[in-house]
Amino acid sequence: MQDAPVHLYGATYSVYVRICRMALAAKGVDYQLMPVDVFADGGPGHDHLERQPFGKIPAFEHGDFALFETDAIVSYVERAFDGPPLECRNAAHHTRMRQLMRIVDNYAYPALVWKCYVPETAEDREVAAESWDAAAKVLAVVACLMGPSWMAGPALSLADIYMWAALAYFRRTERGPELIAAHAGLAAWCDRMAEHPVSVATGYEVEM
Ligand SMILES: N[C@@H](CCC(=O)N[C@@H](CS)C(=O)NCC(=O)O)C(=O)O
Repeated sequence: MQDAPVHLYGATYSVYVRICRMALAAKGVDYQLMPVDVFADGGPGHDHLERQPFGKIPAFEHGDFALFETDAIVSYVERAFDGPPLECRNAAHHTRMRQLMRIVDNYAYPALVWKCYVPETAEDREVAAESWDAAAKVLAVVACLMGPSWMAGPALSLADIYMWAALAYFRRTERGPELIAAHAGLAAWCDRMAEHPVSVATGYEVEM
């Protein structure tokens, strides 16, 4: 089954597709990215709704096994393929990792990407002062919870992958560098993540 073809459906601009791409790259899995643009006029198309009934990206297939929801996809990638473990084993590290992943879903992705990065890159839209405040709060919480080198545990884990997919956009906003620099550990982690081969191999177009 390891050798069955792997297909990831989505677009390279997507934070959640990036998370899956980083997990696949970290494991050294060969896969084909099948382009789906959820923001295209008319939506992602009927065939994509059969893969992801809620119309989001990514969706994933390994042979005839199909999945959607990023958390399920990366959990499958961790278990189905060889390569370095992406989930911490130790109970405290593992649960910290899961906590940080959910912080990305529920707070970091909406605040850093949708409230700051997206309005700043869209014409005629300004970032509201309270959006920068919300982003600063997310960064402070993450800086407080993260470990000394990695987000959770002794090596790169899914927590780093989730966090980087959101922060790689935020650090390109006007106030992003200054707000990140307020937290020395987080700033150093960002510098390391920016150079990490898994980040470099999966960069957003704006990072090229
Ligand atoms: N819960 C989904 C979230 C995926 C998600 O929000 N994807 C975004 C792109 S990064 C999307 O498809 N947005 C389109 C929309 O909300 O209409 C997952 O974990 O896979």
